[in-house]
Amino acid sequence: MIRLSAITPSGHVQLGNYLGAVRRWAREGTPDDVYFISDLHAMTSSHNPAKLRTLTREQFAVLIATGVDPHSVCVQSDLVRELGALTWVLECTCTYGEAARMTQFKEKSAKTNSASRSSVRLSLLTYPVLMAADILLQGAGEVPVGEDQLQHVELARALARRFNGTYGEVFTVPKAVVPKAGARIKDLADPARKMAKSARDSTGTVFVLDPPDLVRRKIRRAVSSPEGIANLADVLTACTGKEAEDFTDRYAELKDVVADAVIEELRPVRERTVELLEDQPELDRIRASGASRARSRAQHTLDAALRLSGLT
Ligand code: AQP
Repeated sequence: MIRLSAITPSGHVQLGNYLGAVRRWAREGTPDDVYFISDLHAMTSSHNPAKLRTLTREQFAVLIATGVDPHSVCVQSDLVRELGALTWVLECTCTYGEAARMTQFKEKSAKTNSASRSSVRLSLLTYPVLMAADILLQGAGEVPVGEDQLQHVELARALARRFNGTYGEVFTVPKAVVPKAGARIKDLADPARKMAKSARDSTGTVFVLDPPDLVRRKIRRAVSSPEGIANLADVLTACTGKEAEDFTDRYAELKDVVADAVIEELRPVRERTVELLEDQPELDRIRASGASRARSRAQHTLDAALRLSGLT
């Protein structure tokens, strides 16, 4: 069973991405799985090309440094031709109504006035179809996602079934799986929000590549409300595997214990990432090999989909 997951280079990898996703891919992944940097998805809103390239490379290095099987890792745009072709076929399988119904599209495009709505990128409407192409091209059977992405996997299932029924059996119909409750890491400065790589104010976000003294400073400044303390306890458990003891009235001590745990957890990843980023040929070699594996796996499905839909 192929599992497929992705991380979007919309910012530097943060602790929540790491504990909730990347570390799991390293620990629980099999060589059949596909883990990719979704740089095409990062273009659905205003983006800076040089920054996108740098973040893609950095996230790729973080995945490898964390121990995700290099055979499983690839960069989405390394398959842009295959994905472009399949996305077109799937757009011709999808209705406008289905795409426009996506809650994420409605939320992200629903700005206060219609002028700003009409200036959102068309790709914001169509990217769930690209996501379906990501999934179907690799023949993924399971797609671990958060609740917010369930609707997109449902669309991929609907498109796979419709195509198979109309033109011939080509696609594996994927299943969404919501991973069993991993802690949702909250922003340290505003625990009402989840930690996010693109947060406007980064004081509440620990990035995997932050130097240890910065990690400590951010954790020491974490909000000491009940939610903030519960979040720190979750971080401690995720890093050490142990339940946090009762630190009532000893929050400064708790913060130091959490900072130590996070620094130790991230240290090897950070060091290995820095080494990899300094070794461009090695990084290029791993990336090319992951791309070639993903491409060859995609080829059969793509050829069949093109042929059955009356192309080539
Ligand atoms: N705070 C979090 N706690 C646990 N898991 C998290 N993930 C993200 N934030 C947390 C998981 O990280 C994986 C990759 O995320 P993504 O890049 O696909 O997009 P996202 O969920 O939108 O991540 P961010 O960091 O919040 O990015 P921005 O700021 O750009 O929106 C996913 O498996 C996600 O669940």
